[in-house]
Amino acid sequence: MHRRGFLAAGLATALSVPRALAQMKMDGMSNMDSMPGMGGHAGHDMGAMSKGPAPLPEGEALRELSLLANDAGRPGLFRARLTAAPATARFAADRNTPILGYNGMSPGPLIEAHEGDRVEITFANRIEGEPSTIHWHGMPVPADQDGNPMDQVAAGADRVYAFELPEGSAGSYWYHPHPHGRTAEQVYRGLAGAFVVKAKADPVPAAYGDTVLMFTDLRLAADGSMPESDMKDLMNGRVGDHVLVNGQKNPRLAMAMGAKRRLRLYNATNARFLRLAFDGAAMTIIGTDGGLLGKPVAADEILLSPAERVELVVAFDRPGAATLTTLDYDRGWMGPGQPADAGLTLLTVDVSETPAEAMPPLPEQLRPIAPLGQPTVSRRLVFTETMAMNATGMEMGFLINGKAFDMERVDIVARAGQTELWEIVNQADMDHPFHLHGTQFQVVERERSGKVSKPRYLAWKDTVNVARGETVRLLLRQERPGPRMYHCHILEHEQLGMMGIVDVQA
Ligand SMILES: [Cu+2]
Repeated sequence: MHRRGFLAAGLATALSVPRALAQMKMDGMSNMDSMPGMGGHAGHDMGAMSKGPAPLPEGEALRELSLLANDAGRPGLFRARLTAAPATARFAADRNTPILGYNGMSPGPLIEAHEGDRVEITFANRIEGEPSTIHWHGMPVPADQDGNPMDQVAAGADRVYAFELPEGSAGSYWYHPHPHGRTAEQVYRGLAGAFVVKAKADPVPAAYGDTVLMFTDLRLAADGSMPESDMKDLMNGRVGDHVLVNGQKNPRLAMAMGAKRRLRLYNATNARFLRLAFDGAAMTIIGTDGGLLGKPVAADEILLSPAERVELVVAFDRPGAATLTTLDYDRGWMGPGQPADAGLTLLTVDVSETPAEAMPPLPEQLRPIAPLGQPTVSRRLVFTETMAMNATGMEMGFLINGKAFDMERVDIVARAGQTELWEIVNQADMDHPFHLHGTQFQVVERERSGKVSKPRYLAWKDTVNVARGETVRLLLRQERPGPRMYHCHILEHEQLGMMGIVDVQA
């Protein structure tokens, strides 16, 4: 199958810049260059790209994510099937886009299960010629059920993922592929979905509803296809032309004045940092990646780096339009092509003059979060980017403690049940969102230019942004044995080496 040079290079741990640039030039000159994407997608001609991105319709009614049906037929069990396969989406008004979908859609269907449930999901990989996995991002599942790159599901094969959802695990998780070398492309082509674990006793009033807003980042050529990634995408992570909410650009939501709404915000983009504000409405943070906070915290803005989630209660007290918008955020950008991050309207809420029925107040206490306490082990992970000249040109690497990912190498040996302090040191020129599989952690402090700051509140997290020049210290405890991944969640960086394995021993 025809695959362009720099994509092939993306499978390696370093990439050769001159070769990739030469390849880009060739592609730009060739109008005949049909580019089969994956699984027999129609090609598109590169000449169309010069006409710029296709416009997308805005202002349609917000679609709630469709629920994955539970086939179990008895309480306490969630059983379903997820098929990853080529599909078609209609983003632009008048043309189709070949995508990869879970059960034909992107984002994939919303999975809703409860604490205490057993989950059995049959995964069918129908992506032609490509292995895949499903990683249950943030969830406390056994290592051999967590879609590690070592446990690939071959094209055409099925496997069952089975795990229990323990008490206290309610939270806003998600699922996406994690095959070695192909994660970034499979995700930007459409494979990502939300997995909400509901609490048995939820302190948040049911009258607030519960709506997932999943942000993805779409780049669309004029013919409706998704262009393959180029050099700047591999260096910075792929940032698209349109930030979508549940697959729609700036959809509308109608609310009555005085109403409150529970919103779960997901950054499911490959590499887009979202600094968010709600104009005309008041945000209260009630939860993070791993579930509810101890108590609600008012917020004017929120930085949601790739893979992070936040749970909000938003109060719509003023009639008129309330908009969820982006603010400027400098995450470090290498080379040209830096996207405009500020001033995007992601969602428009039409607040009516008619008052809502009285809503119960948000409780002052949500649930207890116990601090993890004194660590018995300390580890230091240093993130660097390297650029070196060699015989073939410039080579770039994304490294942790000087090493690029090696699936055959265990980087850290840890013990189950032991509290550890992890110090993530970012000595690179870009921000890198750090993600650890298998458990939730607590951020205890950040240090920048010798200045130490404590977080505003204690929270369960599985992904935390580590800004360039910053050190983030976190406490964690792995309860289950087995190999776990830790990596930068700019998926192109993960793919180019910024990942390691911690082997948790019983
Ligand atoms: Cu990174």
